[in-house]
Amino acid sequence: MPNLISQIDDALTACGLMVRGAVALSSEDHAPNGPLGMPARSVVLVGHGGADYWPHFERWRSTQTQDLANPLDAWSRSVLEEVASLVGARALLPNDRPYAPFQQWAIRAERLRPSPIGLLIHPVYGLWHAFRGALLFDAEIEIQQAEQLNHPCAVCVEKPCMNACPVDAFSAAGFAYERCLAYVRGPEGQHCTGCQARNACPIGIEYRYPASVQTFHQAAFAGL
Ligand code: B12
Repeated sequence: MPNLISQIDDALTACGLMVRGAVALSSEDHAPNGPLGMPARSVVLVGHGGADYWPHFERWRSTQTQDLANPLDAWSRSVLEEVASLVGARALLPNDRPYAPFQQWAIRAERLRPSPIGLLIHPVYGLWHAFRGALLFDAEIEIQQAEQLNHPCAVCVEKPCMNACPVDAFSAAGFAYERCLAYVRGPEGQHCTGCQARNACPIGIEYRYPASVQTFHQAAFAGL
């Protein structure tokens, strides 16, 4: 692992996060700004496979006011900004507007590919991974090319993810998220304390988020 990347990864380990990968950005990327206010030339993706970050987040949350809005984003920002100041980067979150193309960056950085339900699948973590932020740099940094990964969905014949949603929100046409949201927010929605399509995937089961973590994300997604 190049030095700067391993320095970032070491700093993140203490919070249950890790470097997911990095990409060089060109003018064609119309990249968000780096610390000097010019389009960034490199981005390091930060996230997790599994839910190791959760106890760190919960510990931090217990020190905050109970009614803090978007607590996971607030925690992520505090972690990312601290690491950014160590290495001269600018922190950016997946929910920051305008939305940065985190999935496209991950496709390039980690060679991940989309699952039939749209989420990127990882050969080890399955669908149980996500991004908590990115570190943007003004300069090109040393990046090691990611290894070619197997795409688990290519050999998955039954595709259980496509048949698990109670309201058939997933199809070749994409994710009918309004239908999903209406159901999750409605009287029968208590069955969906986590996305049933995501839970139907046989890859990375040992990294599946615990029920309480899934409930938190589902509530945040549904605005409950
Ligand atoms: C808005 C949003 C949503 C909206 C989607 C609305 C819609 N119109 O579809 C809602 C609220 C419904 C949603 C739901 C969820 N989301 Co969401 N969402 C986002 C967010 C914040 C912005 C997406 C966006 O517009 N990006 C901007 C465009 C320019 O970026 P992009 O990389 O090009 O993204 C697009 C492409 O990747 C494209 N795409 C899809 N497949 C492919 C394939 C190829 C080859 C290419 C090139 C592109 C491509 O689709 C993306 C969206 O348009 C992203 C974070 C982010 N900044 O990207 C998370 C994100 C995509 N969501 C994520 C997650 C986990 C979820 C949920 C599971 C929520 C939950 N409960 O945890 C659900 C389930 C979604 C599902 N099954 O697909 C993760 C996905 C991680 C992963 N493994 O891929 C992200 C990256 C956030 C994160 N913190 O990691 N989400």
